[in-house]
Amino acid sequence: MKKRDFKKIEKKWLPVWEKETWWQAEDNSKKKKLYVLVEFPYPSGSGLHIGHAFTMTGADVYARKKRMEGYNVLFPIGWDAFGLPTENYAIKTGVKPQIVTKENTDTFRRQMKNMAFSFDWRREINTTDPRYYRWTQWIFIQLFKAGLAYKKAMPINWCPSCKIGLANEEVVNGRCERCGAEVTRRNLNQWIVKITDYADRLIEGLKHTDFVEKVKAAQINWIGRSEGARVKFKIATRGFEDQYLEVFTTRPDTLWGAAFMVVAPEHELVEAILKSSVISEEKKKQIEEYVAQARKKSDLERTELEKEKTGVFSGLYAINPVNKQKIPVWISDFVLASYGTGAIMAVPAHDERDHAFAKKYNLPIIPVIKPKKEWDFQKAAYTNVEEGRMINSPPINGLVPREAIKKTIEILEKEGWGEKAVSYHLRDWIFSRQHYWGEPIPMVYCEHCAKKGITWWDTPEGKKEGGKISEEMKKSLAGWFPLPEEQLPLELPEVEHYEPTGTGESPLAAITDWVKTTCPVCGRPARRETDTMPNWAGSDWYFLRYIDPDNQKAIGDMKKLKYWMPVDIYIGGDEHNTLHLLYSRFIYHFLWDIGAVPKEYPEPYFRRVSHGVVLGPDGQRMSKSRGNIVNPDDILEKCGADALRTYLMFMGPFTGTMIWNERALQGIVRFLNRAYRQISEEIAKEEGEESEELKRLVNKTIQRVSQDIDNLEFNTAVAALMEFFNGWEKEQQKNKGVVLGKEEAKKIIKLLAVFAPYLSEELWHQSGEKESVHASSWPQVEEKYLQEKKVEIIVQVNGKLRGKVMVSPEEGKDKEKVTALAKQQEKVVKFLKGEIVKVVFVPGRLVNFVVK
Ligand code: ANZ
Ligand code: ZN
Repeated sequence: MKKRDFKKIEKKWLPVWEKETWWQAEDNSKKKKLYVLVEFPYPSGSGLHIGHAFTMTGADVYARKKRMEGYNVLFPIGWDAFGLPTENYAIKTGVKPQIVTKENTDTFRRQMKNMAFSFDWRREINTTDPRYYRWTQWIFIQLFKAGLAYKKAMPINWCPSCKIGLANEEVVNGRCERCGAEVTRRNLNQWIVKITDYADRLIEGLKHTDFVEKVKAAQINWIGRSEGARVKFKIATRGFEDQYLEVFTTRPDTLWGAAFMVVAPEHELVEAILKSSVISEEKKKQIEEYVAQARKKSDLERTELEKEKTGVFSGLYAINPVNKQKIPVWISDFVLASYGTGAIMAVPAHDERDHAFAKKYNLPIIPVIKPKKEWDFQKAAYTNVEEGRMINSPPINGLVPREAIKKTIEILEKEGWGEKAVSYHLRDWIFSRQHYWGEPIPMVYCEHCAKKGITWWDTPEGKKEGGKISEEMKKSLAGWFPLPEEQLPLELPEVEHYEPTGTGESPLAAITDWVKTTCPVCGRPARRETDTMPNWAGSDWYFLRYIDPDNQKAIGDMKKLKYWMPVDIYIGGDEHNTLHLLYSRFIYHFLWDIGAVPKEYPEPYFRRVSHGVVLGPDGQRMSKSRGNIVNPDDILEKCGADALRTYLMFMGPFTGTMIWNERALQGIVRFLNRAYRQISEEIAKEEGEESEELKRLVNKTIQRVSQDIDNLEFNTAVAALMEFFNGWEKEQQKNKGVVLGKEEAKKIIKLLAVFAPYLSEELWHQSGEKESVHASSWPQVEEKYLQEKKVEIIVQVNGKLRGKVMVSPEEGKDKEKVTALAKQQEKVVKFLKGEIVKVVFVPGRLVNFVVK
C-alpha cells in the first residue's frame, strides 16, 4: 500500500474518471466561466510529441486549478487534420487520408487520455469532418457574398517538386518549406481573400487584448502599416506621353532628391515597353532577359539589403513634378510588384537600397537634407527624419525632415501632383491550394453565365444581400456562383490518385463526375472549383466550434457564444503569433461584422501566451534525422504520466527553452515515490502532536503553489512542493512525535493533484474520501499561519529596561537593524540625550545602550 505502483494506479483511475463529470464544461452555467484554449494539434503519423505533452500539461495544470477554484472551465481539444503530410503519406502508400487521419487521431486521443489531460472530450472537433467543414465552407461563402473574395491571376510561389502553389510563409529562404526544393513563380488563377480591408482594425483591435508586447508587435509588424504619399510622374518619352508613373513613398520630403525611378519587373509599364514600337529591339531583348531572371527569385531574396542589386534601364524618362527634372526609369527586382504601386522614386542620398543601386550603376546622388554632422554621401545614405535641415528643395528648405514630409504632402495635394496615402505590407490572402486533402471551395463556375458577364451580384439574392464590390473585382467573378447553403457540406469525393496534377490543378480536377454540376443561376452544365482551402481555413475559427460542436443551424448558438467568449487564455507556439493569430482574428472580425458572433466581444482572444520549447538530450531541436527524439509513449511506459507531467512542468519556465534530462526525470520519480509514501503513512496515523511550524509550512506552500500556477510559473510551483516535503521531514526529525495531520495532508494532496492526478486520486481515496480529488475545492490559505514568528528584544539604557522591539527571528540577529529600531522608540529616546559610548548586543535577546 505504501509503495507507489503507477501502472496499477493509472489503470484504476482512468476508467473511473471517464464516467465522472468534473471535467465537463457546462453551457450557460451560473458559475463564472473560464475558457482555456491550447492550439489543437495536427495529428501526424508519429503521434503526440513531447512538445505537445509539455504545452498541454501546462494548460491542463492551469485548467485543473481553476476548476478546483470554482470556475466553470472550458478546456477543449480537437484536430487540425487537413494538410500535406497526410496527403503525401496517401500518395506514397495509397491509404486514404480519411483512414490515416482516423488512425492518427485515435493514437493522439489515447496518448492524451493517458496523460490525464482533462479535456472536455464531448466537444472534440476535427477540421476534416464534413459536419465541421460545412461551416468552414459557409464562412467562405459569406466572405464571397460580402465582396471579400475574388479571383485573380497571381504570380504565386510554385514548388516544382511538390507541384503546388505555396503561400509566402511556406517559402523559407527561397525554398519549399516541405521538401526543400527551390521555389519558382507561376501565374495561376486563385481565390484571394481581402484581409487588407481589415488591416487597420486588426491593429486597432489589439487594444482590446492583453497580449504580451512581443505578440502585439508581431501582429503590427506583419501588417506593416506605412504612412506617406502617392506621387505621379509624367512619362516624357515619345509614344508614352499620356502615361503617368505613380509611386508610393514614405518620404515625400525627399522628392527634390529623386535621381531616377525604378519599376518592378512585373509592372504593367514593362509590358507596355515590350509591346512598344518606339523602343529598340535590342533594349527589349535586354529587358526580357532581365524579367525572366527576376521571376526565379523569391521576394525575400529580392529585397534583402545586402544582396547585390541588379537592374536594367527601361529606355524611358519621367518628369519630377516638383522641379520638372527629367529622370531615367529603371527596372529592378528590388522593387516588388505587390507593394505600394510597384514603382518607386529613388533617392540615393537618403535611402540605403537606392544608394546601393546608384553606386552600382553610377547614377547621381543628390542630397536634400543637410545633416548636423559631416556626412559623406558617397559612402552612405542619411536616413534620419528627426535631425538635419532640408536643402535644395525651395519650398521646404530649412525644415526638419519630419516637418517637411507634412508640408510636401500639402503641396502635392494643392498642385494635384499626388496625395496622402497609406500602404500595408500585409497582402491579400491567397486562398487556393492545389491539393486534395483540404476543404473543397464551395463555388461553381458557369461558362455560359461568364460569357454573358453575369455575376452573383446580378442575381436577385445578390442584389439584396451582396456586399460592396468594385467593378474590377466584379468582372473577375463573372460566372462564379456560391453553392446554395442547403447543399453544404460539399464533401470531398473519394479519389484513386492523390498526386497533384502537374498542371497546377488539384487531383479533384480529374474526377469528372464530381466536377460536373449545374449552374445554380441558369441551370446549364457548369463545373465546380477544384482547388481546396489553405490549412489556415479550418483553424481560423475552431475555438468557436468547441462552444457548440453539434450545432447544425449555425456556427454556434448565440447565447452559448455569449457565455463562453472570449477565449480567456490562448496557449500556443511562437510560430503562430503572426499568421494563425492574424487570420483567426480577421475571420472573427468578419464574423462579428455579419453578426455571427456576439457584438459584446470585438476580439476573440483576451490573453495569448507563447509556450516554451523542449530540446533533445543533446541540446538540439528534436528531429528524426538527429535521432534525439524523446517519445512520450516510452516515458509513460517507463515512469508513468504523473512523473512525465511533473517533470515537464519542473524542467524550466513555461515560456523558456529546456533540455531533456533523464537524470532529472529520475529525480522526479523519486520525489513522487517519496511524496506518496510520506502522505500515505501520514493519513494512516491515528493521532499525534499537531505542529504550528508544519501548519505554517502547509499554508506557505498553498500560497506559493497558487500564485505560481496563476502566473504559469509551474516550475517554481513544483519546487515549492518539493521544499514542503523536505521541510516536513526536517521538522519531524527535530520534533519526534509531531504530525502533519490528515486535514493538512489532504490540502497537500490537492496541490499535488494538478501535477500528478493519478497518485493524488489514490491518496485522496486512501484518506477516506469518496468523490474525486479533482472535483474537490482548491485549499484556502489561513492567513494567521502566514505571519512569521516574532521575537521580543529588550531595550535597556545603562542597564535599565526602557522598551521592547518585536522583530522576526532573522532580524533579531542583526545588530544594526535592532539598534536602529530601538533608537526610534519614543520611551527610549528620552534616555538617549547624552552621548552613547557603547552598545551591548545579545543577538535575539537584548540591546543595552551605555550613555554618558
Ligand atoms: C522614396 C524614398 C526616399 C523612400 C527615402 C525611402 C527613403 P516602407 O517603410 O516599408 O513602407 N518602396 C515603395 N514601394 C516599394 C516597392 N514596391 N518595393 C520596394 N520598395 C518600395 O517603405 C516605403 C519605402 O520603400 C518607400 O519610400 C519607397 O522608397 C520604397 F529617402 O520613396 B521611399
Ligand atoms: Zn449559368
